[in-house]
Amino acid sequence: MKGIVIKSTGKYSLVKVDKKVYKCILKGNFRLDNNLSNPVVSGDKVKIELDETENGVIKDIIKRENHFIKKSLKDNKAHIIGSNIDQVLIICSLKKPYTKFIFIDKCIAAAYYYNLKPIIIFNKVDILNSEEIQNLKIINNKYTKLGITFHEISALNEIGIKKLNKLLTNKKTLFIGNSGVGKSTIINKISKSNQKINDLSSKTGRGKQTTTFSEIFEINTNSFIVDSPGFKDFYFYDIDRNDIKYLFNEFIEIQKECRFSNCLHLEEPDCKIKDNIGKKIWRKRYSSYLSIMNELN
Ligand SMILES: Nc1nc2c(ncn2[C@@H]2O[C@H](COP(=O)(O)OP(=O)(O)OP(=O)(O)O)[C@@H](O)[C@H]2O)c(=O)[nH]1
Ligand SMILES: [Mg+2]
Ligand SMILES: [Zn+2]
Repeated sequence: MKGIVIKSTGKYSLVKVDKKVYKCILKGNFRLDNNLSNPVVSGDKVKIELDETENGVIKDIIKRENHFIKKSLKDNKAHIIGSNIDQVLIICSLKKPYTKFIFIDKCIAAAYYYNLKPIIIFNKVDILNSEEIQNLKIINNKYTKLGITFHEISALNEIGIKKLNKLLTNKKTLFIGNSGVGKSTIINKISKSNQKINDLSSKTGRGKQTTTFSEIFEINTNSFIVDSPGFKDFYFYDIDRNDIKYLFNEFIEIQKECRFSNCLHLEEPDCKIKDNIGKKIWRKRYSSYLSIMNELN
């Protein structure tokens, strides 16, 4: 039988075949892939076999159309967060917790690298004061100018949920973001699920990780969301340092005019990217670029 993995804990996976869900264990060579910290992930299409008690064994993983990967800090291996998806929703918050620009820019760059559409969602607009709302408007304008869909919502007060639903219709969407930004709360609002949410009890407002494994939720027959455990820092797994400059949309045209075609926009003379900082290039984006380049050094 063929099915789709809707949750995978490492010990077992839940595989949905038509309307039924089977608990399956892993068997086969793919289990031993040394570069992966998790061999099976939500979104994987798999072949399973059932025994007489309806317990299953995953025999094979059908080649993934795509995936979104980050480096696992536990073992430096590739950690797949989701597979066979259309787009990545980067959930952020200006407060409780504050999402750093570098985090957003890394998620965008990775989405482009894996050929997925990035969408930025700022949640929790209900707790912002007027100054913060203005500030968010500026951020919204900057990213919108980069051609990235940017949308502000409050899952709590149900602001912007209709438009969010539209963005998710007929798509398979991966939700990523820091712990506590409200990923599971949003999914509870727009699907019939009832997931555990973070109580943000700690003083920092960051709380601890509540969702621990990626899991798929259906909003309607053609629309699926993969919820993922929040992470604080995001490290690239297999992205080459020399390719980062192609993952920043606004660099693409301008960098053609740099004196050296292999210019990395660091210390090189006659660099048009550096010339344009604060002009065509938003200073914060260049800072994110520099941080990534330093990190990969
Ligand atoms: N004020 C406000 N609080 C919100 C909103 N959305 C979520 N929260 C709160 O934020 C906290 C964290 O929400 P979760 O949905 O658990 O966050 P998460 O992103 O799934 O966290 P992890 O599973 O740890 O990655 C909860 O206390 C929610 O009630 C919102 O729109 N406004
Ligand atoms: Mg969660
Ligand atoms: Zn340059």
